[in-house]
Amino acid sequence: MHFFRILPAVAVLLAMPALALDVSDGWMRAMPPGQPTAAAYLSIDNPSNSPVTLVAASSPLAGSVEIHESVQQDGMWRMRRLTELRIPAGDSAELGPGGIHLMLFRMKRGLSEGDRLPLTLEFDNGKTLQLDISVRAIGAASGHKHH
Ligand SMILES: [Cu+2]
Repeated sequence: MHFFRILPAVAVLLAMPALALDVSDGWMRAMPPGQPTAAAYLSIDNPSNSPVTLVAASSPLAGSVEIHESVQQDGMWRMRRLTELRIPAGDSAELGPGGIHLMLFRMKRGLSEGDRLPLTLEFDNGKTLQLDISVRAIGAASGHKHH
């Protein structure tokens, strides 16, 4: 049975390079105290040769965090919850206003411009990423591009 006993170790080694992810441009708008919800934006690059799926997110400052998508329906903007966000190999996911975003519920306090929001992203391979996203002015528009 020696052959089978080495399999778990091999699986761990194969899974490790799968989190070659590059998360950048994380931001959200400042929020006045008493506002219970907010949206956070970021881009996730997956330069690896296997797909990666974002399955959960959390923040110590929010009661819960969901992956949302804004969709226009009969002239009205609505948000629907996504159970996961798949990032194909060699592709990227751009989260931004009017599209996919992370919805923060039951915020424990307001955030001002210049604050940072700690955020944890959880992926289907069991890996997690800890980020600190920046808080911009209340009226801040879409994320900037450096390319
Ligand atoms: Cu939302």
